[in-house]
Order: sequence, then C-alpha cells, then structure tokens
Amino acid sequence: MAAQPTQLTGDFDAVRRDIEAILKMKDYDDGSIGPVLVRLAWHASGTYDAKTNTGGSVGAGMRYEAEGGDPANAGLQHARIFLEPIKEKHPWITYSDLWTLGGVVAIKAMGGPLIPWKPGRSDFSDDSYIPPRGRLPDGAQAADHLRHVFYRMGFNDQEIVALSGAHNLGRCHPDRSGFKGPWVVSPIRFSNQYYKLLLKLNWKKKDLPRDSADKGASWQWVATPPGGDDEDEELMMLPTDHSLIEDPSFREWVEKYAEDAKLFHEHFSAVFAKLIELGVYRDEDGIARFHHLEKAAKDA
Ligand code: CCH
Repeated sequence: MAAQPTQLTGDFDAVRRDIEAILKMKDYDDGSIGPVLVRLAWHASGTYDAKTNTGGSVGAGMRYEAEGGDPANAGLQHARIFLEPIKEKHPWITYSDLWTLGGVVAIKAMGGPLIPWKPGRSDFSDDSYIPPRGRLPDGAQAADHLRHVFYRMGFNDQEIVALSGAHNLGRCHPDRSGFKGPWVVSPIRFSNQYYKLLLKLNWKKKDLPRDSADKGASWQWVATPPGGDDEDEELMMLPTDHSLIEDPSFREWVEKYAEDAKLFHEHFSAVFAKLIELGVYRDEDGIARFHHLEKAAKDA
C-alpha cells in the first residue's frame, strides 16, 4: 500500500492561525469547536497498541468507514468537517498532521498549555491498516478498564489521571455517546476544575433514558454546580471519571492536580504530546511511513 506523502516544510504557522480563527462558533455547543477538535486528536491516537505497534495517530483512518463509522467515534465527523476548509486551503498538510495539530491549537487557545507538536505523519491511501474497533475506552466502565486500555498504549496511572483532565473541556451528547452534559461549569476554558469538582461536589447516580441505555450508557454521576440551584444545568461524570476518586492510586493524582494547576498544565502538556506521537515512527528524514504496520501485518 502506497502512503500519502507528508511534508515537513509547509507553513505550519499559517495552518495554526487558520485553526485558531475557526474555533469560536456561537451556535455550536458552548460556543467553541475546540473541545470536539481535542477529542478528534485523542481518538485518532488512542487506538495504539504498544505490543503490536498498530493504531495511533498516523494514517488518519477515520476517513474510512471501518474507523470513522465506529460508534466510539460518533460525533467526530463534525470535527473533521470543521477542519476540511483548512485542508482545502493548505492541501499539502496530511489529515493525520492536521487532526493532531487541531487538538494542540485548540487546547492552547482555550487557556491550556503549549504542547510540543511535530509534523511528519503520513496518511493511509486505503483502509488496510485500520486498527480493530474496541480499543477506545468505554465510559460505562471502571478503573480496571482504564488501566487495561491506557497501559496497552504505554501510559501509567499518573498519565491516565492527567489525560482524563481533558474532560475540563466540552460535553457529552445523548445522540453521540448516550451520556449527557458538561463535566465543569466553564467547558471551553482549560483548567483543573474537573479535579476540584470530582473531589468537592456531592455526586449521585442518575439513570439515563432508554435511548441512552441502548448506546451502553445506562447511568451517570450528576451534581448541582457549586453555588447553583435546580435551574442550572447539571454537571456530570462518567463512571470512568468517578473511578479516579474511588481508586487510591488514581485519587492521589486527582488530589495533586486539584491543588496545583501549574503541575497539571505541565503534566498535561507532556502526556498529550506523548499521546499524539503514538504509532508515529519517523525515518531519518523526519517522515513517518508505515514500515512498522507492514511488519505487524506480516507477523500477524
Ligand atoms: Fe473523553 N469522552 N473519554 N477524553 N472527551 C467524551 C468527550 C470528550 C471518555 C469518554 C468520553 C479522554 C478520555 C476518555 C474528550 C477528551 C478526552 C465523551 C462524550 C465520552 C463518552 C462524547 C459525546 O457524547 O460527544 C473515556 C471513557 C475516557 C477514558 O479515559 C481523553 C484521554 C481525552 C483527551 C486527552 C473531550 C475534549 C471531550 C468533549 C468532546 C465534545 O464534543 O465536547
């Protein structure tokens, strides 16, 4: 399979500026497409399996039904469509570089840390190396599932908790995941509020409607926002989010990040940079081709 070649010399700063310029969107969710761009970068990368060297942020497999049509990726077509005009304006950039850069630019623009980003990811030209479905985490589960999924990618407990802090951003959509609502009060501002609220609010289990249960989301944790009343939109936590305060090793990091926003920003920057490099093996010329995937396919 021939790879769609990537380019290392384009004007990436112009691409960054153009992404920044489209982030604010009054009628979309909470007024920004930033959160869904962050989720696109994460789901593009989070299929990685360290043992077989398959999956990860190379290839941009979500352009194909096998990955793009995975129910775990429901809603991410919006993010891909939002980025399409940027790809049209800068056709030399690969989708896999654009999708990871989109997350990095969005995080910074929403008040988050600067995240190191390197170009060089090639795009697949067919769907022969798409990883199997079922590698992304399921929010209805618990701490052991988080460990199973994130250890597979090569992350440790501290990194799992730091990455989970991305749920400071955005919200759940009943028509996408079955879950409903934002995790925090300001879901388009990057902060450590998620950890503070996990520890501080009085979380209660709430059953979800039948339509959600059919998507595997039968209940979630909910709480009234601090200082709010019944009129305010409920905040939510997935069962996996709440497991971070139930598990002692995870909880230690939740407490640290709740207390120390600077530490969280530093750790988040490092772990997100690691996430978007998963499955990216650059040759000496800086270009990430698919030798490791060709080898994995031969060995399988
Ligand atoms: Fe997440 N996430 N995520 N998540 N996620 C959802 C939304 C966002 C899980 C489940 C869900 C990470 C880890 C996990 C974001 C970033 C990250 C939704 C709602 C579910 C369900 C989707 C919907 O309905 O639209 C689970 C389980 C895990 C396990 O750890 C990680 C890691 C990141 C990034 C580093 C962002 C951002 C969103 C908001 C998207 C939006 O559209 O607002």
